[in-house]
Amino acid sequence: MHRTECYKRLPLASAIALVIVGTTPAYAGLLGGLLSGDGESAGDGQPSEVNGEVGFFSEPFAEPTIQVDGEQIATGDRCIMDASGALQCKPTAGTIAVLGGGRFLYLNALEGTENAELAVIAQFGEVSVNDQSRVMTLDANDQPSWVKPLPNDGGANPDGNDSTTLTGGLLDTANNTDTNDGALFCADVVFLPDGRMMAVGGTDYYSEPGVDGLPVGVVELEGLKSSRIFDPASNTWSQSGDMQYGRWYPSLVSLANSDVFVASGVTKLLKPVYPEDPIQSGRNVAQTETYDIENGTWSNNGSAGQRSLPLFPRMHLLPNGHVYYNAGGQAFNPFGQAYDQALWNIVGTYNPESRQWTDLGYAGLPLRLNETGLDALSTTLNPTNTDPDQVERLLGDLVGETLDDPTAAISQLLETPVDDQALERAIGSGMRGSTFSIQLPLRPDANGGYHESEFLTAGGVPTYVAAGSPGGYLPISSSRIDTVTTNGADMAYESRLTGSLNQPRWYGSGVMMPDNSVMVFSGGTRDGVVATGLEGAIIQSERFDIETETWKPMASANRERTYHNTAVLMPDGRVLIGGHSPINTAYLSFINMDELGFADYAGRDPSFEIYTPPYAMRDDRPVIERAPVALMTNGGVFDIKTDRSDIDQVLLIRRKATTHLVDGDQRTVELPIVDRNSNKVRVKMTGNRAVLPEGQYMLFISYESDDGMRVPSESTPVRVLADPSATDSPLAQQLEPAPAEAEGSDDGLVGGLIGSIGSGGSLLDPIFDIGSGATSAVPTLGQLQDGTPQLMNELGIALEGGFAVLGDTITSLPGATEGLIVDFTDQGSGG
Ligand SMILES: [Cu+2]
Repeated sequence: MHRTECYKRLPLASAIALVIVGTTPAYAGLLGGLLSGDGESAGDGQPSEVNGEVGFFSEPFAEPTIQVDGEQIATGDRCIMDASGALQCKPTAGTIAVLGGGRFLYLNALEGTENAELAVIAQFGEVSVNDQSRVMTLDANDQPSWVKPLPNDGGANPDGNDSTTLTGGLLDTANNTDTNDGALFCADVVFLPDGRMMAVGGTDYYSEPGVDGLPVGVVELEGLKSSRIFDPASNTWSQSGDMQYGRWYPSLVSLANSDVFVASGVTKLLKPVYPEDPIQSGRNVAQTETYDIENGTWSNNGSAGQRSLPLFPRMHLLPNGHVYYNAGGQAFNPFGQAYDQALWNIVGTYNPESRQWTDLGYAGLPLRLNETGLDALSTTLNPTNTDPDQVERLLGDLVGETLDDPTAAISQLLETPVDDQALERAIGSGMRGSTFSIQLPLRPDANGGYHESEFLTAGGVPTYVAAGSPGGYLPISSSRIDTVTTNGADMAYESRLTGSLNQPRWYGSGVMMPDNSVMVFSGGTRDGVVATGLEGAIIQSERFDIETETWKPMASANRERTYHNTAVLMPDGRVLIGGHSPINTAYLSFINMDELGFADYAGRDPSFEIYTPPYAMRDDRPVIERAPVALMTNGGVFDIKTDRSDIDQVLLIRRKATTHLVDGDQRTVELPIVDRNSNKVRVKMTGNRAVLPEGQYMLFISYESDDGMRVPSESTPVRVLADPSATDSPLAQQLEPAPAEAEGSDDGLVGGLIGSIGSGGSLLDPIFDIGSGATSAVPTLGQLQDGTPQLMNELGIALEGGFAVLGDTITSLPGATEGLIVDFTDQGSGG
């Protein structure tokens, strides 16, 4: 075997061997990579080609200095070694929030991992430190400057965290340091109505077992109960109330009344064992809590408010005030498993008024791999698999050529003829790991009400319900729109596939653009958490057109950004791209194998790039000449003065605050134009606070040019305020009587949803009628009930329902998919 072939085929083993024997090349390579001038400072990047069709990226730019031993040192390097021999590095934007006025707050990720010399899993408890924060300001010419907030790490737990250790201090190092008991990493972020930003959760690092004074142990990452608030007016952090539960990787959503909802997260990531509370062991935090915006306190939502969810669950606020879970999350392999993870495939909503969850359906299509198909896929793709034959085949895949066509590859692995479309649908259903979830523009109906919410997810890794892992390893290119129709408390769920991404993508950052498109940036060709360091980077962006529901390749970035990358819409309609803080190669130390075609693993990347989309290169963008700076959700009208007479779309886009592809408050709302007078449009505001929760928004107008392109303006800032005299709750906002689409059904809303999913009429395009139990496309699960037995029962029903159905339907399927795909249409005849 050729030497290069050997490296290509077994990089993981090679990396481990190199580190274990401590050969200098690997280590020197690591330090070399970290210390060499990698040139993030302005001027060193390759400018991407300027092209009117695909847009272009700016040169990368990064903070110019590092603080070392009390001094600010100017350097183009990512890290500098301090007097103690530890590397001090520039932070990356693993979390970012758009503050307005050209300012961006960003938070580092995995601070300290660069100091793991042997294995991060053994040393992270000791070498990790609290993550830094930064405010970057871009002036009118894009010249950046940086400010360090005070305290720079957010200030949680200065006297240590009250850790949930198993050994009470006997065999852990939870109390030996106060430098890593309050990390911002793994917190979710949300804007409060007044423009301050709250970070909830975070990390307490320690070794368990571990012994004080020893540099190695088994790391534990424990979720914090902390919530801390950043004030952009003073660049300072302050502490707010503690949650009842420590949460690592939770998600936040602002409710219609401006309170903040939190769900999921795990208390102990690696050893989720809680002897005093056994039912909590082995899973994420099922309890949800609500933050009282007036008092700054958290309260438990009670037993009906519990739900098993993946880490960083993708959640959004619906126009009826419910919180919708869109069956996406962070597939954190190999430690994010939970015994109840089958439930993560079920989409549902949380009603803040009744504090109860309602199940809406099985995510994606009513298709599911049967036991055989599931087994074949999951065992083949599960990296912990020990079957040598399959491992050989898997490894061949992992380290061979990048999978351009995972469907074909999977078909090949299965050695079974498979209908491509059916397989595509099956692997595109259920929960997605590491996908973005973008709420498409909420559009008013003829009466100005908002009743149909659409959510786009694309790429990520599929989930295999019965597998021992919450996610697959190879990303998919599937793209899906899930629709929730709301009429007060009545809801219906529907899902359809769109055109696929042009390449499978793990951890792509999605951005809703003001021209009715969604862009995706960065990410990897494989799951960079399962086998860290072995993912290839994807630098090419893609654009999804809402009208055609197709994806198109766009410009390529300069830098490779895989895990912990970010992208946010800037107020002028361009996009700020940043982040990239991978987990140490193979959970050991940073070993950069980028020359072998893998992503850049020379530590984290502190740089940013600005993407300019085609519309921002035009000189015929409309201009907002006058618009309100504050709007009340009272159903009133307001005027926008522009330089054109053909403005036909007005959007309010909420400023983004995001981490891990999650922004629970991401929303784009179209306001109806009710009148126009030459260059002035009169626009109607909603009276529904669940459509436009209080906060900071960007107002964009646009028109469609003669060449067919939608051309948006730059935005003006708008603060949305609640009308204190409006007493209607979102649930009171019902549809006007007799919706137009009702087709031969007297329950109009549901009737309008009856129809075929997809284009064909085969058995794999089942009729979907949520209103009728007999033809329901989903197992009827009911709501999560109080306490343990019900929860376990829920899991049992979920599994049982699925397997019962497959038994009956398997024989009626077309030959090509027999033995692999089942659907739920025949549920009534179960047995
Ligand atoms: Cu992470």
